[in-house]
Amino acid sequence: MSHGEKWGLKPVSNWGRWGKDDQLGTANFITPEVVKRAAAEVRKGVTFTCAIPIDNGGPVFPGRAGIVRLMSILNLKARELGLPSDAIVNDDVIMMPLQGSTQWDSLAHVGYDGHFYNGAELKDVTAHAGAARNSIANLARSLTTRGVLLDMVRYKKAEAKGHLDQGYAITIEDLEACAKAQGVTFQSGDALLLRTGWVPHWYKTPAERATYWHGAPGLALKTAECIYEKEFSCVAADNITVEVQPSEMPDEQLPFHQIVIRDLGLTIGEIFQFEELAEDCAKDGRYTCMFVAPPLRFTGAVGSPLNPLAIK
Ligand code: UVW
Repeated sequence: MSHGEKWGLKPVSNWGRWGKDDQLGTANFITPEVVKRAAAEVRKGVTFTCAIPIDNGGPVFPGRAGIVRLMSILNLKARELGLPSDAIVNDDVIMMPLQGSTQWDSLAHVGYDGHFYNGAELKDVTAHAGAARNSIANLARSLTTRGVLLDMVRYKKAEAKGHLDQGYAITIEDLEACAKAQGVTFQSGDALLLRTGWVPHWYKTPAERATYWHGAPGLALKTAECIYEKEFSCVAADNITVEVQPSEMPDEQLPFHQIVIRDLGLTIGEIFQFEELAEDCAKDGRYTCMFVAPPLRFTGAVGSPLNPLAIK
């Protein structure tokens, strides 16, 4: 029995849908037609980054190491090395969890019952090679599609506070009503971009950080059904785990991760930020964009930081 059935969800699975060897999952919904449609979203030529800065000021899930950036070459004068050049050179090295900033979770990030998406097994992820199946590198030329921003903060009239309530579970009804209010109809292959305001809350209210990790607004488990039916290619949110925290299941952490990553093959994005994009959408009343968000091509990695762009 799948965990979804155990937890009372409608049966949702994409295993085998794109063949038994598929490792792209719902990114398969991004067809050439979908990419062309996404390109047509570029009308004003304005660009927004949906990333937080990669430094030690951001919210990183407790237990994950911080980010260390060092100069490996510092103001080196090439001529002092005997090289025929007046160049002065700097290089740097960064050590960080791939899950430590704005990031995609690959289809090898979370599974259950000994399996990851499409039947990949525990033995497919090893200490020396990482993920031989379902690595994020498989998506290096994907995740460019139409983005649909659902500004739940504005829709829920939480603009003064800047974020949804801690622990608020966004329902299917919320998603549909927000889309309707914004005049958006979902299309197969869309990226769902969800504004909860929770990552900005970290930056805006340092005094409240002691309770920041006690919970977060995010998607209710049940929304996995809607994500499956609407054929979203990926879902990215400006919170830490996409799904609501604390977990809706008293004895199970990250239930939504288990269903959408393992059963649907959905790539999910965390620690995004949509503040400037949301402001622009509110101004011009258009909540769709071209969303350009390929991961880095890390061989075997189970996640990747990125600088996703929304272009309108
Ligand atoms: C875990 O916390 C396991 O994952 P994520 O970073 O995807 O929330």
